[in-house]
Parts: sequence; structure tokens; C-alpha cells
Amino acid sequence: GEVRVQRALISVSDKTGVVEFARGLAALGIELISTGGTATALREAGLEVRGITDFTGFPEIMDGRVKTLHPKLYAGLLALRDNEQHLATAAEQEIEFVDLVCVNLYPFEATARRRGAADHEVIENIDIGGPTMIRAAAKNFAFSAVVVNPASYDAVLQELTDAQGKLSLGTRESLAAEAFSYTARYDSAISRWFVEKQADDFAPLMMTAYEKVTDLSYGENPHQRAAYYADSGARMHVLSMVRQLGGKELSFNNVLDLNSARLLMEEFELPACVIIKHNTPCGVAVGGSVVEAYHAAFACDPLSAFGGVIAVNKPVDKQFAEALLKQFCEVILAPHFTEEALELLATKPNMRILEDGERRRQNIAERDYKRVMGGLLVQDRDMGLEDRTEMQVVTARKPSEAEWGEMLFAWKVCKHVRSNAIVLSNDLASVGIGAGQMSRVDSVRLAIEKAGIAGSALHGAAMASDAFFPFPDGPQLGIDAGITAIIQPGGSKRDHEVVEAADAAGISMVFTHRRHFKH
Ligand code: 93A
Repeated sequence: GEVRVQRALISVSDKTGVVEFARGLAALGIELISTGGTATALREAGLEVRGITDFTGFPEIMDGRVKTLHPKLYAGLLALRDNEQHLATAAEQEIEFVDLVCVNLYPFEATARRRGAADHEVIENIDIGGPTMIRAAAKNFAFSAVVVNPASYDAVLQELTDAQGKLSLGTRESLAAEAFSYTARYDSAISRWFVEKQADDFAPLMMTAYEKVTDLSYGENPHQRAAYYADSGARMHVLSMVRQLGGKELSFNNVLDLNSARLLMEEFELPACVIIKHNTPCGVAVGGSVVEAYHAAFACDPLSAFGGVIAVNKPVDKQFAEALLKQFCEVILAPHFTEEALELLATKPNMRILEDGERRRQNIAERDYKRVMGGLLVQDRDMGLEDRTEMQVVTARKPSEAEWGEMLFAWKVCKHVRSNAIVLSNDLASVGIGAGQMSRVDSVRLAIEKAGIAGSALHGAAMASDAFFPFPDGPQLGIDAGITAIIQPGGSKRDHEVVEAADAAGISMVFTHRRHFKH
């Protein structure tokens, strides 16, 4: 299974390292064939190169759209060298075998990602000839080698040099595997671009490939291996514009929590602080400044906030940094840190300091996926929130303007809390969060108990519930604890009983007519 490489075709858009690689091949007596721009670059470096036109006997035409797409080349790439018939045909048609293909593709991803790139420009960057050559050489790895990654040039040259121009079957097979995952990622980026253009439809599942962004030291638990992958060609992902300015490496759980923090933060324009623990908020507040918001968010559940992920939507200054130093926080995410703040935070070497330069919001076309055994559940993301005008006051007492503000705040937070979700809020800060219970009334109990532990006042607080109350027991617990406004979807068979309980207590209640389960 060893093939002596005698002829190589080189056609690359990213010309990194290609001259050195080609020089190494030439030194081994390998004939070089190349396309327009690549041939020019190699010749300028003093290498002898045979043009593709000379090889195929056909010109590069249509602005380069057709330069390598020729049967002469494909026969030379795909022939089975141990097949008598193939060999006879090759002789008859004067086919020259190509033993090594070095190709990387038109920069489709970079073009599609560029703001303001015109459609025709993006489309022109869909490489046709390149992937075809790559796939042909990879399919025929029994006899040929394919190199798509400049990072592999050195190792390939080394092996060729050591083995007198031969590459082992094992090497050719792993190069083929890398090649097919490269073209799969490439096609997936193209597919993504088309799907995003048609954002309004619930498009059939996009075949997404992923690109590894980073290995992680372990998964949810230390015995699980882990890595972070981003959708190939995605314009934005959870770490796309995140710059780490200090602290330990991000962990699997950190990335998960960061994701929740960012999604929740998108609900706020005012200075806000979000504290996430185990992928659920344990304190959220808006305020006159992020420091103010931070103190209020922290006060919601100081015990749980220990070791959490903190995110704010305005810069962190010295005053904020001083407050942070008093807590144990795993991660702080902010759009900016002042020099003074960074100096202070540097005294906590474990705290991961993340500057988030991302100004874009999540993509409406992006679907929400949940892995199930051997399959995938696909749905729209739970984007946006109901407008106040679509909500309905169902009690005799109408909410005051302050109560409206409070309820809408609690509702925003509630959407991001694991179901069954109950959020109590006061002065635009969560004061009690009941999450992840299997029974709604337990979530209410938990939220009230947590408010009690933190010493928060519930008198005049609002209560939000991500789904309807099936019985009046939950609302009654809230009423007894002092809340004066409830926001919930409504739609239970017993809505009338729930409204009666609210009316009897003289509080106000609003139906949103939309549920926000998050499991
Ligand atoms: O437009 S193409 O799809 N048509 C082709 O026949 C073709 N052959 C190679 N693009 C084609 N290529 C691509 O050209 C390669 O994949 C490579 O990215 C690029 C190298 O062009 P040049 O050598 O002119 O810089």
C-alpha cells in the first residue's frame, strides 16, 4: 500500500506555506502542476511549474469558474492503479496519474461573514473545482494523497523525504478523512448561508457541520472528555467575540452558563446584571448603574451566587471591581473593563475575566436543538417577549404603572429560568427564584423560602410564572407572602378559581397568553 508520489497538483487560495511545501516536493523530483494564481506564486519563487492548461489541454475559462474541471484530470485522480481495465483505458486516453493533490478552497466562510458582502460575491466564492479534486483524491486514497491543511505540509514533506517519496496507507487514509470533513464543513457553511437568507421559513434541518473552537479540560464532570465546537460558518456563537483577559481556562460548565447569561442579557437595554449558577439565573437586576444592579442581583440569593457566572451589559469600573473582589465568582463577562478594574481583578488569578465584544444579537433563523438518543429535536428559538398591549388584566384591580414595570421585568427573567419557573421581583430585581421543580406550587414555595433566607421583602412584590397555575394554591402562597401582582400565561381549566383568589385578596393579575417553558 505505498505509492511513490511522482506528480502533484497544487491549487490553493490560502497560499500560506505553499512555496516551501512545493519546493520540498520539487526537491524530491515530483512534477508540479498548478492553476493560475498558484502557478504564478510558485514560479515567482523560482519553481518550475506545469500549468493546468498544459495538463488538460483545455484553457482555464469563464473567469476561472472552469479551470480544473476536466475528465483528463479526474481520470488521473480516480483510476484504480491495480485494475487492468482502468490501466488500459488510461493508456488509450493518454491519462497521466496525479498522486498528490494539495488544495484549499475559495474563502467562502470569510466572505459570507464579512459585513456588507454582496450576494454575487459570496456566490462567486463557492468553490466547485476545489472540492471536486479533494473528494476525488480522497476517495482514491488507496493510490493518492490529498492535503487540505497547510498545518500538515511539514509532516507530509517529512514522511515523503524519509520514505523516498512515499506516503504510507495510514497517512493517506487520515489525510482523506481530514479532507472529507473539510469539504463537509465547507458545504455546511454554504447551506447555512442559504438558510439564513430565507430566515422566515421553518427550513428543513440544515445539515450543520461543526468546527472545533477549543478543547476543554473536561466535561460536566471530570471523567467526561469535552471540547467546544461552533457551527461552521456561523457569524456569531457564544464565544465568537469573547476575549479572555485573565483567569483560568474556561470549563464546559462555564461555557454553558455563559450561554444562559448572554441570552438573558439580550432582554435588557438598561444597566443590568445577571448571575447564573448551574445554567439558571440566581439573581437578576436592572439599576441606575451595573454596580447597583450587581448588588441587587447578588442580594437575591447570596448563597447560590457563590461561584457563579456574572454578566453585565456595561463596562466594569474600579468601583465594580472592588465589589467583585469581595465575592467568589468564577467568571465575569462585560463589554469592557477599565485599566484600573483590570489591575484590581488581577489579584484574583482564578477569576475568568471575559470581555465580550459582540454587539450582534442571536440570529432569528437559528433553531434550538435538543439532543435525544440517536436523534435531534428541532424547534424555533423562544425569541422575543409579548407586548404589554397583547396582555390582559383579568382581575378587578388594575395594576399600577409600577406594578406593570415589575411584572414585565419578572416575566423577562422567568422566560430564562428552568421550568417550572417562578420569579418574585421587587424594585426591578429578582428577590426569589424557584426553578426546575416538577410541581409548580413547589417552585412557588421555594421562591418564597429563598426570599425569606435572603431577608428580602415580598410586600408589593410581583410574581411571574412561566406556565399557567393549574390550581389556586400557588398564587395563594404568593398572596399570603405579600405579593400584589401576578403575571402568567393563563389558560388553565381552573383559571376562574385562580382569578377568584386574586380578586379576594385585592391583587392584580395579568394573562400573557403565551407560555415560556424551558426544560
Ligand atoms: O471556480 S472553481 O470552482 N473552478 C475550478 O475549476 C477550480 N479549480 C480550482 N475553482 C477552482 N479551483 C480553486 O481555485 C481551488 O480550490 C483554489 O482555492 C483556487 C486556486 O486558484 P489560483 O491557483 O488561481 O489562485
